[in-house]
Amino acid sequence: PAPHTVLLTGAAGGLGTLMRGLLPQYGYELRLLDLRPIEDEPDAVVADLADRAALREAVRGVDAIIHLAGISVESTFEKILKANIEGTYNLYEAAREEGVRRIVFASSNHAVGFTPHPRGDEPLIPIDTPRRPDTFYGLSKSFGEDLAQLYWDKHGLETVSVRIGSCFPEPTSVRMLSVWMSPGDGARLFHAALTAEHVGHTVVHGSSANTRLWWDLTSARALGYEPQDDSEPYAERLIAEQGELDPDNPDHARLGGHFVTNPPIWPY
Ligand code: NAI
Ligand code: 15L
Repeated sequence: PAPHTVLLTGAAGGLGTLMRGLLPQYGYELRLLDLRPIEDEPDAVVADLADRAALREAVRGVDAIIHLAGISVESTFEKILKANIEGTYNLYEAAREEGVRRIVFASSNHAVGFTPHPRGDEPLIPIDTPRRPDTFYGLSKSFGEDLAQLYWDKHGLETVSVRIGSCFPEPTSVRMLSVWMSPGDGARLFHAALTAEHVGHTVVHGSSANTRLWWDLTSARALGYEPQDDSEPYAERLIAEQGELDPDNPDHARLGGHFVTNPPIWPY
């Protein structure tokens, strides 16, 4: 049966807020969890991914989990270790203990961020491209994907790892024209990841069908995902404001963009 009750971790964040708005139309009943309380959501679970007992209670009875919580940019190794590596392990353990069948894991383009992006008519980045994390943050996403594989092989807990490009209401940089995932397509992809049959551990790229796409969406489409959006209408304005990507600029040459050289830092 298709999942009905879904735990959304990281529900107070940018992507969590977008998905709280969009996923209920697919019929899901969302249970929310975040470190931070959410205005107008008194039933949301306020808990740290370090709190194993709270996680176990939060996952009890849900059909699936969308795991967005964690540090979403670069930080110290110690903070990334606690929130993203141990935190994701704690959530998988809670899911295993409570018999949850499937997790959709918010991986990131930064797990493979050092990969040069295609230029001209070079081939798209395939989904089995070697991991090349661009940060400790990207390294934690690489860990999450391996953790997901282990829990599938060893415990039969399924995961779709979504290497999300940039999911924001609009693309705000020339790079994002190539990796943008519209919020509507994000919801379509999460819905496909929750409902496709027999996913085992499947890794997919998460973006819209952008004209300037850098990566291959075949494994995402195989889940039933049909992207509806394209960043191209934003291209003319963004290129006029920022210029074309300069292949000799190290900030521009790789999939991870400026995370490779000068990543944004988590504020707390
Ligand atoms: P965000 O930083 O806005 O949200 C993350 C949320 O996780 C925050 O509300 C924060 O309070 C919560 N959180 C952090 N540490 C926690 C902990 N120890 N316990 C419980 N909650 C904790 O990030 P955003 O943009 O919403 O991203 C969500 C997820 O998707 C993240 O895992 C991020 O790495 C991933 N992602 C997002 C992309 C995007 O374009 N927005 C791109 C690639 C990956
Ligand atoms: C990510 O992984 C970050 O969580 C998000 O904040 C964006 O920076 C995104 O990647 C990106 O690459 O644009």
